[in-house]
Amino acid sequence: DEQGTAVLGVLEGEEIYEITSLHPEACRDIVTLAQHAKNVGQTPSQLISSLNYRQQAKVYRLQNVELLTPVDAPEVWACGVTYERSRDARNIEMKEKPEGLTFYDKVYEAERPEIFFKSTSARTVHPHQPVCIRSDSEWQVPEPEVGLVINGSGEIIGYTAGNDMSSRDIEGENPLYLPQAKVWRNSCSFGPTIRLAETVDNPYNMDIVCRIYREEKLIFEGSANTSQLKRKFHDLIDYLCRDNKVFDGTVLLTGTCIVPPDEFTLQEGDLIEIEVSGVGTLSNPVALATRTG
Ligand code: DO4
Ligand code: MG
Repeated sequence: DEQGTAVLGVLEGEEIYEITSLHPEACRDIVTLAQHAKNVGQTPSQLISSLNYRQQAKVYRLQNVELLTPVDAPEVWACGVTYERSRDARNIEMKEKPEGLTFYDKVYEAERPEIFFKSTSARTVHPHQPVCIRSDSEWQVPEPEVGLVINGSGEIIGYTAGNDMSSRDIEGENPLYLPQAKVWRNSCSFGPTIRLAETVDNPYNMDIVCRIYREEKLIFEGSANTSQLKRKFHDLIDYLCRDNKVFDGTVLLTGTCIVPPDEFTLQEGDLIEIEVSGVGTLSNPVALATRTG
């Protein structure tokens, strides 16, 4: 808002209705809103409708506001090898291939999914802020993923668009390097919007599109659909929450199905766009981690 405070808004077309000031206690953030709705026996969208926001709320034009990450996620976790395309890409990037099945082949089929710690609030950048590439990797890509915004009980509040920035050569050298292939300064972004879970009829029919621009020219475009997921969102959450402390507003990225051609690597100045149908479009420029504080 004009005071520089982050507020919640409802996005409809090109307009945003600011709802925090209509009910500051319930609409401080999306997790509070979902909890408040539950306490009064409503869904979040019913609570929002009851605010009569179309008549009451201050309206902003989308082009005039800066959209932040839609929830201040204390932790971001991510799933791996949940799509066939990801399994195949991992097998290609492995430096030393064993005889027979790789651990990527095995985890794709296993009951237990691959889940790893991806980011903290301080390493996650807002939409339109630069995501970083690291200085000790020659092969880096964005990973466009559907993100689940969950509460501490593992309930899905909504869906968002996410980017699991990854270093393919560091992971390919040795899988024990996974944390370094996944976690560094500004290596994660998600948002700018959350689609409330109860408004999605079929979460296994979302299109995901990734576009990468270099000097304003489209140099890569790929698409996928959540129908290609090997697993169900609730099973992934179940494993994340098992014997774990999970915080309200955690984001769980659900894996990538879009991998640029093997000769592609991100460069400083590229622009990444990740669109999830019915959810929103996340856009971030690319910067060098060494030049970013
Ligand atoms: O095994 C590495 C991680 C794979 C991943 O991040 C993905 O499939 O999205
Ligand atoms: Mg990923």
